[in-house]
Amino acid sequence: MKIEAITLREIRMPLVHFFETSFGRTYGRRILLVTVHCEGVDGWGECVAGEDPFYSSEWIDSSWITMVRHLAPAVVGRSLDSARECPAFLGKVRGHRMAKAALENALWDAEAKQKTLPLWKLLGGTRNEIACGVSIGIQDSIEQLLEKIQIELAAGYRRIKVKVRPGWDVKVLERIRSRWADITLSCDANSAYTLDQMEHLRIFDQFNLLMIEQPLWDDDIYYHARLQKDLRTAICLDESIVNARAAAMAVETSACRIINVKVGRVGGFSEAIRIHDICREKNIPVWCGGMLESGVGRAHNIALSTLANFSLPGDVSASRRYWKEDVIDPQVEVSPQGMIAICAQPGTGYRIKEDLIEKLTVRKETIRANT
Ligand code: OSB
Ligand code: MG
Repeated sequence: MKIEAITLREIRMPLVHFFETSFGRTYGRRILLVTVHCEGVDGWGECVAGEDPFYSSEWIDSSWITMVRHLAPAVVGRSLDSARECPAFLGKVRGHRMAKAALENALWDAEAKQKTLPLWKLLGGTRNEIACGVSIGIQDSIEQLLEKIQIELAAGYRRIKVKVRPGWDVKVLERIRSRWADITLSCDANSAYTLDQMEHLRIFDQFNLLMIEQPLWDDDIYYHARLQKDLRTAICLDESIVNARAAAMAVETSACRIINVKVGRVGGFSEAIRIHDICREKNIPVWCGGMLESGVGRAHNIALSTLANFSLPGDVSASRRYWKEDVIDPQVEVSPQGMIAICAQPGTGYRIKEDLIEKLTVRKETIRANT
């Protein structure tokens, strides 16, 4: 698999409904897509970095320049037998995991196509369908949130996750539980609390939550371990799990009982598989997180979710929840049972709508081998 050239594009896509977390509200996405051109086969990857450095220090413009100056030049012109060889060439660059993941995952996509294998099989997946949950952002009113939950439950989703922050938490959870006593419910704080709020966080134990996601600082493991000792509710770590070592540390220190795996956050499929394997060994269930991806990243999340220890419903849901028209064909659909069916076709099983992507593109740059 010779990497002859790498194309970066930025596409702009308005969300069908705004998405609000403890760090802010998004109305539309700026998405960096990476295409690797390998001897007649194109592989696609999505950089999940946001529009601003709020979820993580990476954001689209830092990913773009890092890709152009450092990551693409480190692999372009090389011949790889497998995408698994990619991380070693990028290792000199510290951090920038979302940019690295976009490139590595594009190579996995190319490798799967070149070997005419389904990507999920190449990754080591075992399922032919995956269970889906939804992540519902902070709304303008609790009534609006309840209405959204009602719609998602009717659509068949198997787990509802709501975003929380100080001022939008206990009252909201109370209202949800008084209407739906038995649904599988979790919440995600995106680091909105500190250890001083331990007494407040203990109130969450009343709501029979599947988990509370990332209550404390994004770069912390130690204080989450302190908090987990005093909470009945399972902590799930998202932001803190930046690589397999962080996952091992979190598991060994009992900082969480569940881990959210985002392939972009951890630097690519190779590292995501490593985290999956560590957690399986230690009986820590994992699930696949989402970053409001276009179809390119969504298809990759679906493939990853077929690995055996992805045993809880993820944040991977239907295209129509985000986009009027997604950039893949077919769109991602979820069954009335809340499942996505996995197909046996080579690659991701979804065709990239290149014409639509071209129309959505606002900047484009190609890096070629010097030879
Ligand atoms: O914390 O999981 C998160 C979206 C953007 C940034 C962080 C998060 C999220 C989500 C949305 O929860 C998941 C999705 O529907 O893609
Ligand atoms: Mg999260």
